[in-house]
Amino acid sequence: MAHRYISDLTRADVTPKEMWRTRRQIMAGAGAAALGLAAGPALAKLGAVKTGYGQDLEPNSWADITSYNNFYEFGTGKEDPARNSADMVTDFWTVKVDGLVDAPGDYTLAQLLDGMTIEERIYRFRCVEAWSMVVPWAGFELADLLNKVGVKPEAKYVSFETAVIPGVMEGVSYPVLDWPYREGLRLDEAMHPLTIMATGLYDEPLPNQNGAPLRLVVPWKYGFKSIKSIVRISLVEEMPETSWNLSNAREYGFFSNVNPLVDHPRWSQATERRIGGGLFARRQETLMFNGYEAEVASLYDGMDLAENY
Ligand SMILES: Nc1nc2c(c(=O)[nH]1)N[C@H]1C(S)=C(S)[C@@H](COP(=O)(O)O)O[C@H]1N2
Ligand SMILES: [Mo]
Repeated sequence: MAHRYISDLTRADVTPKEMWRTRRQIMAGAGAAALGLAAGPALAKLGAVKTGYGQDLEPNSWADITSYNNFYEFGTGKEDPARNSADMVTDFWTVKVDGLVDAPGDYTLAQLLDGMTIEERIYRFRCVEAWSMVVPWAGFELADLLNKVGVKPEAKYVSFETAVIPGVMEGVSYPVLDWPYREGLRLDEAMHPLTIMATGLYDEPLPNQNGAPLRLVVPWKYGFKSIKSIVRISLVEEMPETSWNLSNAREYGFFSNVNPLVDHPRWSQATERRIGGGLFARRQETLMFNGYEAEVASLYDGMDLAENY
């Protein structure tokens, strides 16, 4: 079974133990498939172009990244998304692009990906809950997609929505958040070269629990801005409503830039726990803009970052 990709497994196939396979085990399975030792489809490599991003960082394991998740549509526990998301079918995914664009429409994934360069981007990922990972994403720049559909001059923000699939996403039956999960960026943040739409990690298609088939990644912002399983992208004039801000505006601002100097009302943001570091690992210092200060600080020139949290 190890030759099959995790998101191809139906829930009936998946034992909790399989969800905890290490990447090395998965790769051993892939090797066996390549040698003809096992029947069935091989892993689907994306062939992401290598880049210089994050060459100095040590990525978390496949097991860490795919077993410790936040995806409230599938439950609020860290292990819920891996356990409960296998039935989400992403094969015939479409994304509605609307609002202030030249070419609005319902795009298939293939149409959206046409002409895009899939690159490997190894980024730090910092959750607002003060844990972090390093993830080798595969994806393309959101700017390329926005340029392809044509942004009208009046557009000032981009808003995103996640799929709502009752019966498959058990979490959407509960008013944990105001569904659909919604997020937004200012247009200059969306156009920044660090902002990507991820389609994979470790050069393999995104597992469902990580937001298949398409999710946003904004590495200098808290993880909740990186919205998963996107079905709608709208170009708008006004700052859009976002789910976490709607649920608690005092705790979750629109900008949510990683900032060790601005604490969450209920905990410090000065340090973080790196997942996979072991029980006794020392907490590490959180970096301004999650370590991307040189690239993004100028976006916020003249803004009070404590007020615009
Ligand atoms: N649709 C949706 N997107 C989401 C979330 C969610 O619950 N639903 N959780 C967010 C939070 S809080 C984090 S930290 C990241 C987690 O991404 P990961 O599971 O790939 O590490 O996804 C973000 N995107
Ligand atoms: Mo998060």
